[in-house]
Amino acid sequence: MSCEPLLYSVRMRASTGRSHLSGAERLVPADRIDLTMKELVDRALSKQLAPDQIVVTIDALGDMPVHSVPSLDLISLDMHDIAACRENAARVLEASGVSSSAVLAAFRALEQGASPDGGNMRGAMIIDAETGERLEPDRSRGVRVSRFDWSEGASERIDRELSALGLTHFRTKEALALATKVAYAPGIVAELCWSDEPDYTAGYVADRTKGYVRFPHLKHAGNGFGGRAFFVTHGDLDRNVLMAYLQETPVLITEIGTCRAGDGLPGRSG
Ligand code: PML
Repeated sequence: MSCEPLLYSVRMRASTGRSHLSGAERLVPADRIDLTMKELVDRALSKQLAPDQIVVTIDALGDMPVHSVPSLDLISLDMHDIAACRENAARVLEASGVSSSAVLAAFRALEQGASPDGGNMRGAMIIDAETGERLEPDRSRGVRVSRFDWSEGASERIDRELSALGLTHFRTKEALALATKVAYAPGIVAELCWSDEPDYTAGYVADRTKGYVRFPHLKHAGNGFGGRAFFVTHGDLDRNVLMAYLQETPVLITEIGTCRAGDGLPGRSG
């Protein structure tokens, strides 16, 4: 019999009209549900635009096995110009096995609004790493990654490591957790993300070997376009297995990877 506490998935989604405003994910034991709900609702209410609707969903994971993984190593690059950040992000993606045309397709979609209505998608795009073809079943919704979190110990340790690098925004910690779950997904080659929050210009490229490579400026301040692209293997992808993993498999980060600053790409000096 396991003596691990039962975990609950707590999800918050806030929207106004038909537009998604914010969302967050947690995996917590029963005695932290109350506090977690409050944190997430406060988060939804802290946006500039007041939400029309805040939905909090709580599901017991029951006897679903929880996968324990270490977080990706993180390198925070000191690059001040968007062109340099984009060029280097493309280089990291190509070194991970994404074709230059697939990189270009993802950049274009993220900068123009990847949804068919010209807005941001609620979830991520799935893109064939070789051809650049979009593979997500619903192009407005995309795929939402759910059921992932830091264990209590790992959460405290990563807070210290990220603070030491000046990375104190909740977005960095949450994006690192999400990118870690994604990097362990069956069929994933790499991920590209930049925020759709107008004044948050940072983004990253991630894969399991290079880790989370953070760029401070992947777009101009004031630009509200952004999102995520998951690049997947060409030809042999089982999309249902991938989607089930991303949306349903619980992943808890129990160990943390290394975190450092650099002025060059991983594998080069810096
Ligand atoms: C988001 O808005 O959730 C995406 C955040 C991407 C960059 C996070 C970071 O490293 O600061």
